[in-house]
Amino acid sequence: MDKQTIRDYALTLGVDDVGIASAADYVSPRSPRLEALLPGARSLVVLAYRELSTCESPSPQVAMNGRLDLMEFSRSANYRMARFLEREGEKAVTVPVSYPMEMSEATKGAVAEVSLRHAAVAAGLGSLGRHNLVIHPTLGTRVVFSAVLTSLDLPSDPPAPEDLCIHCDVCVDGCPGGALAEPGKTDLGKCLRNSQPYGIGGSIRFWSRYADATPEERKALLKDPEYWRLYQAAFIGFQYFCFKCQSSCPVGRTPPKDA
Ligand code: B12
Ligand code: SF4
Ligand code: SF4
Repeated sequence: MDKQTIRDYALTLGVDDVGIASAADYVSPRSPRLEALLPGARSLVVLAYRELSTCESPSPQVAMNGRLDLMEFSRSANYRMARFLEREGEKAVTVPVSYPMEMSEATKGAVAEVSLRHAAVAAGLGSLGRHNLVIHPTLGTRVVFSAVLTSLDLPSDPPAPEDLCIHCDVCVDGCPGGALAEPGKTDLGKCLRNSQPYGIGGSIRFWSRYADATPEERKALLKDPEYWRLYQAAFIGFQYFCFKCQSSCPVGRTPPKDA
């Protein structure tokens, strides 16, 4: 099967862009080897999805829901792409937008099986900006990726322009956690406290307090909205409370209709 057939099929799924990376061009030092995920892996089909204006909403519920919609849609697109490749006799495995991830001391729950930023850059879908995110030539930073890892042997797409970032530092100055102060590094703890306050860190903090509390204090803790937010996050799967570096980057913002 050739690249054009894959590209045409991907676009029928409603994704915004698609790129292909040869496994040889995917170099992510902290991630597992692709061969360890799929013996005989030869390429990655990377799918790109534009984030809706939900990521700009002052309501965290609206913003989060936009991401949940996108993730649900991406699951279906990924799965259908993998089935398409397997029907053609190839092996294919799906790479999700974020979770599940290995929860271990070694990864600290922050290293995915496949690094989608490295995959997207290798697939010609963009280049890294000052915010350590991939900027797509037309979608800008408001883009999220999923991928299908396959045994199909394909060459990488041509690289995107090397520097799409205009070095305005809007992302650095606007980060509420100060997580982008050091170029080339996102401070995991500082970002997490803002972007996932009801993730594992929040959960450990709450349950540690609970463990030390008296029976009366425990009753009060379970009536505290902090517990309700943790409860909601747990059954939704996770919750993102910050999209600032994505939504504030001026590159690729949808122009007003009359522009
Ligand atoms: C864990 C994780 C996080 C952790 C970061 C941990 C980390 N160091 O990577 C935390 C919780 C902080 C985080 C935050 C966010 N994340 Co996040 N995250 C992931 C996830 C699930 C795994 C990343 C991973 O494996 N990291 C481990 C290794 C690869 O990281 P690393 O080597 O330390 O990376 C460093 C350098 O190598 C360099 N780097 C990274 N990629 C590349 C690529 C090239 C070519 C080069 C040269 C360098 C380079 O930047 C990093 C500096 O800290 C990915 C999804 C995925 N499967 O990839 C999404 C992902 C990276 N997150 C994403 C997003 C959007 C966010 C947030 C905006 C939160 C939100 N609302 O969604 C913030 C943005 C923070 C920021 N500005 O950096 C998107 C980025 C999309 C894009 N356009 O680039 C991804 C790809 C999810 C997706 N499916 O699209 N995330
Ligand atoms: S998601 Fe928010 S806290 Fe994390 S780096 Fe981006 S702006 Fe900063
Ligand atoms: S906000 Fe400015 S500095 Fe940050 S990534 Fe976008 S263009 Fe680059």
